[in-house]
Amino acid sequence: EWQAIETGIGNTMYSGQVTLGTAPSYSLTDTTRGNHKTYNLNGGTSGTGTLFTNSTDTWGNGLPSNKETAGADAHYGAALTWDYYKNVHGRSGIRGDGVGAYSRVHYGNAYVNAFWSDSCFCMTYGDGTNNTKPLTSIDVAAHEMTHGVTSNTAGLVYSGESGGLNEATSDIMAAAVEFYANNANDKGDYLVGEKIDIRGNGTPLRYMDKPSKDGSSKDSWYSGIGSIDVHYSSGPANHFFYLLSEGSGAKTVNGVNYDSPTSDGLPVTGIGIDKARLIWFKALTTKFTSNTNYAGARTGTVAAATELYGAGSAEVTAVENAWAAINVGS
Ligand code: ASN
Ligand code: ZN
Repeated sequence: EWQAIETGIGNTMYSGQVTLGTAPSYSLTDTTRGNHKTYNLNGGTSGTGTLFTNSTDTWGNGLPSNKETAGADAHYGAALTWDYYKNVHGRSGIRGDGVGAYSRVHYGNAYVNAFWSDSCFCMTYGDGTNNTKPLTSIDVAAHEMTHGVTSNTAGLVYSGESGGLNEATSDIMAAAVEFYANNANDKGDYLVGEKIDIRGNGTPLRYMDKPSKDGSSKDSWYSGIGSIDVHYSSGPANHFFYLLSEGSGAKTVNGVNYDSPTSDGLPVTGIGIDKARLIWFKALTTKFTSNTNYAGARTGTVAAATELYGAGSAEVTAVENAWAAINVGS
């Protein structure tokens, strides 16, 4: 079925004024990205609620009191994530079949979370504390959408070490999408949830350079890490990805200061996020399986880097050194 392509204007809360893929006349239906649609649950917790429609093609006003604002943020985050997977990894949509998922915003009342669901093939966002901090930033959208990608590829079981790797995959790809987007209001960083003020004190939810900065996540692997919450056992893999991308020690990227330690005390030289993201994605989609653990993630990423860059390459050495730096040896 033919549909006209429209380009709307979104006045988002976290990403400034952006263009949105919309359909006449008008709805938040992204006809160029698998017909991804964004719905307003309006406080509900089931079904789709109503598709966002409007008599003009301008959406939201940058404030959470305007119901369209969170819709604009979520629609934009889904578009960026779609473009990232398509243009960087050659993957068309979460299942790789060109079909868009959908987004639901304004879930429940003051709900402080967002989630992916395989059963609806959709992302859902709460409005945050006092309904004033919707969890619709670019990194949260990319994190949730990536749970769908993981579910449809490696299928990493959401508990134990594979659960930590599942969570880390979402944080890793969220960082990669943020860098890819290069939005002036939300530049790429190795922080998770730095825009949504989920802690109420302006600090991020998670840190990839030194995960323990959040007070709960682990910087390095240890036997028994599989029994902690998956959002904390993700720490070592997030740390691995930071080290592989940027290297150890102190560094400033896009105005954010990082200082990444290594558990073996040896320095790691980074290879840049553009290569690191390819290695992780190739491992996720061709090496990891549902029960992959940290040791298996090392084997899988070394194999992926070897296929991409060759045995004995600097990239393979960096992968090995970054795993050693979080206490995952050969
Ligand atoms: N926002 C959380 C996440 O995506 C929801 C959950 O705990 N699964 O990780
Ligand atoms: Zn998650």
